[in-house]
Amino acid sequence: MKKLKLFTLTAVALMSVSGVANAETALLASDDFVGISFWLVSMACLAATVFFFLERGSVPANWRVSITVAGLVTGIAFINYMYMREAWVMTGESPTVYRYIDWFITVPLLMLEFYFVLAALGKVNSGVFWRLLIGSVVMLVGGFLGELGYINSIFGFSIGMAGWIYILYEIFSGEAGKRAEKSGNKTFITAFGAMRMIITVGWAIYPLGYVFGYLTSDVDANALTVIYNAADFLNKIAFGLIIWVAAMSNPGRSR
Ligand SMILES: *C/C=C(C)/C=C/C=C(C)/C=C/C1=C(C)CCCC1(C)C
Repeated sequence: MKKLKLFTLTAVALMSVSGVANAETALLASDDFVGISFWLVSMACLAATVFFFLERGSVPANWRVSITVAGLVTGIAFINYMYMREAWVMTGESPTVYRYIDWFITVPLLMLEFYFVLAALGKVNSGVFWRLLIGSVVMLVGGFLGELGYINSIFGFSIGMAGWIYILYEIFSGEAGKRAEKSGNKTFITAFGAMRMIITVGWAIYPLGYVFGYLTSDVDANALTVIYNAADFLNKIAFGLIIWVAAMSNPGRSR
């Protein structure tokens, strides 16, 4: 019963938000593949959000924060995608500023998932939390300033890369990486490895997009938009599902 109520509330809230974004909708053309990719990711994010919020009650108590955060990420992305889709249909362009607004909230949250899943296993140093947060913010600020022309685009790219490399160090060789290996739980170690692969391979798509879009200019902007949309699908939705699988295997302390 409680679940049903939560489901209805979530659905109504998300629907009314999308209604606002929808108010002056131009119609989606059936050969507009960029527009279609915006739509697909929007709907998938909506479904994922409802799923994570409903599942929150099914995972062990110490895993609930991780699942809530997964739902927040896809919920924020859903709303943002409704606006991006709208902007695309009206102007035929995909404004960089929308992407960064989404990134500034969802990327630190995704990064902090490493801290939350480790915390579900037991005690973890709060330094891990701060290092992941600061690394992801440095990465985004560098990219933002460089892409929007506030600083030299190569300089901005370098700052962004430094932030990303720092994060990778932390989750592979730093305290977070070591803590995960010590857990001794097979499902957890596999899930943690998959999360790391997403941060390495899935996230590499964005700096590559930056290089092709800004530092050289021989890539089709529309192709790049579709690639970004597909990357978001993997990096937001699949990432959350991996955490959900880990949570269902119920490793860690029992309360
Ligand atoms: C859901 C959205 C996600 C996971 C976005 C991730 C974005 C990045 C990993 C961006 C990385 C960048 C660099 C590593 C260097 C240059 C600038 C950025 C911001 C494109």
